[in-house]
Amino acid sequence: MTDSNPERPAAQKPFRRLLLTGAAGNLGQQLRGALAAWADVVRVTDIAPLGDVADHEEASIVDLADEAAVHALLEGVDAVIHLGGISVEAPFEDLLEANIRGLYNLYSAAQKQGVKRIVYASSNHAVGFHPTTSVLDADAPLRPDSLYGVTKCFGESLSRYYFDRFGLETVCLRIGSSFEQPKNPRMLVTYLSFRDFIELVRCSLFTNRVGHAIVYGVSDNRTKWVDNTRAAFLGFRPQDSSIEFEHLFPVTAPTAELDDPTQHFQGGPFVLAGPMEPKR
Ligand code: NAI
Ligand code: 15L
Repeated sequence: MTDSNPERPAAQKPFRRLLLTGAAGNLGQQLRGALAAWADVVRVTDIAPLGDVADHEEASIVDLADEAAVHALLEGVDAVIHLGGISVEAPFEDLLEANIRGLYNLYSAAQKQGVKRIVYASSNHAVGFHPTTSVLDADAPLRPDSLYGVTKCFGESLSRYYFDRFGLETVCLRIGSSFEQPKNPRMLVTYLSFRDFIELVRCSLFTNRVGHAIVYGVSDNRTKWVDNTRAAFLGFRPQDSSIEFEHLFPVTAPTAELDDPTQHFQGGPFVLAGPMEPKR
């Protein structure tokens, strides 16, 4: 989705202004460097401090639950990469503000401002209660493994509605585990390298006419629980693999752990993490 405005000089970057939410987080920090080549201006936002702000960046501290502030954030934006929100299981009240109300604010404002596309950080936890013996494609039924996963299902549904009703496009990234390296044996399967994450976002922004799409964010790992055939039109081809980290987690003989639900289901420890009590 590039800017085809004939009044813009050819030498300019593909986008005039991109909005990156969650810019202070783990993945936001990885993406900020890459975005410099994709847009004249990158509006970076988070509820947390944003660190050094580059010349091409506009920084704004905003709580996604603040409706007026989110509407102001969307002014003049061509497309959004939405990484902001609570990224793990949490008490319902907290998830409600950041991931439900925050997401509604974002879509409502994006539609009013005429934003063309949102790249939405969904999660493997939208489908984490599928067993590890299944291979899931984009049509797999939602089976959230936590209230956090339920909020990601809400995001996938809300974005579907905004596409069907208003034509606002979304690519939902069901990200696996995107960190410097896998932290446990499960993450050998769910690992998404930072380089592959950036490439997935690039494909999601630059492919024409994505409509409403679901794509799994995993590297080319040896074991696969997901299948991106239905999202092949995005052209995402992971370059990395968790194979280089397999030595960190030697295979052991089967044990009684086979009865452990955190081993049985794709969501791993998330399947037992909630619901969490509110903080008093
Ligand atoms: P993160 O937790 O490091 O970053 C999320 C950012 O959102 C934080 O900087 C936080 O301050 C901000 N945030 C939280 N509540 C907010 C609010 N109310 N208003 C504004 N900003 C708020 O998470 P990470 O790893 O960078 O993930 C980015 C996105 O990708 C998240 O939405 C997460 O759910 C999703 N994801 C990440 C995976 C991973 O392995 N890193 C896997 C699956 C999904
Ligand atoms: C997620 O959705 C989380 O945001 C991330 O912190 C990891 O826990 C990841 O899933 C995972 O499943 O490993």
